[in-house]
Amino acid sequence: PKGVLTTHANIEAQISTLVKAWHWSQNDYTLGILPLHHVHGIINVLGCCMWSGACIQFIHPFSVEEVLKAFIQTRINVFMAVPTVYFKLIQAIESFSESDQKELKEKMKGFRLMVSGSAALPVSVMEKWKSLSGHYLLERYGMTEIGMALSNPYLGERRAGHVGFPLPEVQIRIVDENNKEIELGDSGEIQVKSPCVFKEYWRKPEATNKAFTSDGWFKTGDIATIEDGYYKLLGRDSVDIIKSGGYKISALEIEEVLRKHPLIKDCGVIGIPDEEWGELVAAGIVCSEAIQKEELISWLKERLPAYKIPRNYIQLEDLPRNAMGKVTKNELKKLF
Ligand code: MCA
Repeated sequence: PKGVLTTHANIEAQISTLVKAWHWSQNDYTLGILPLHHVHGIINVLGCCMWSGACIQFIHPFSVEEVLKAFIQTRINVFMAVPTVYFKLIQAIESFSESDQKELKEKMKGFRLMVSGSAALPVSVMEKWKSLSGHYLLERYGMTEIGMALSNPYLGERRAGHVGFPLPEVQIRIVDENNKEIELGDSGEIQVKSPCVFKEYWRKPEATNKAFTSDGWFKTGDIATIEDGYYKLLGRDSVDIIKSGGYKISALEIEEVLRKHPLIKDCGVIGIPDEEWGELVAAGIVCSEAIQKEELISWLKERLPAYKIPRNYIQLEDLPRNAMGKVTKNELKKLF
């Protein structure tokens, strides 16, 4: 989705940090269900697994039934996924008979690690998963540019709604808009320095320059605070980034495509809260004549991958705007 250039040294650091922190060994067996064009699938799962000489079984395309079959039939003991996947697994397990649920729970209790990441894990999902599997999901925080930076402990209390502490060799600071470290209890932007941090954006020297402070800290754009030593993410500093199904999606990119539709004069794309997907992509559109939702979706399907296609639409006379004429996305959200 973006050209993030990592060196071999970066990749080695990203993998070896996690292997150490999460106790990977050659006895491990995991499932490859996540896309390999993202850090989660390729570094955290495949990379760590191969580094340790462990075993990976790929399931492609992703299927809840195949995953649960592997849970029962293989010697799997490590599982990593995005919150949407845990949500889908919970829905399936809850439809099982009591005895099948019990058998699965016994099997899952034998896993040594279950991780959730790439998007905020709703506390309700964490609690349901605990009751169905016996596991507190290990939640952590990372980005394509930095690999993993924060992780709940492998041993010790995993706190719901929190992403733990800095991983070994990762320096983290939380700063205000002037890059000054904040007082404990306040919130600010997470900035990172570590051997895991990428080299540059591919052929974008200006973007690279903007992404770092003058003293070399990478600016994540994510806002956090610290509670009892545990980092807690509060969101991003942009309404234009939507998290859906574990994907980080640019609202602006979708708007650009929508505006190419012959009947769409203007539009605003936002994320609305959704239990299954985290956020659901939605669009307010201003049209020269009414458009059928189904027609619009099939037009978009030729231009965007499924996960970027808005699921909810409202047709408006005009988008909500501030005095400067800029679309006020928080007002647009309220209309949904
Ligand atoms: C798909 N559908 C959606 C969405 N995506 N609906 C609403 N919102 C969405 N985001 C619809 C499809 O159109 C389709 O509907 C139906 O759901 C099934 O689609 P399909 O693509 O088959 O979905 P799936 O196979 O069930 O996939 C769900 C998934 C997948 C496994 C959760 O989205 C996924 O792999 N997500 C993980 C992405 C990831 O790895 N992110 C990490 C990046 P219909 O049937 O009506 O057409 S972040 C990262 O790497 C950082 C560094 C980190 O920290 O981890």
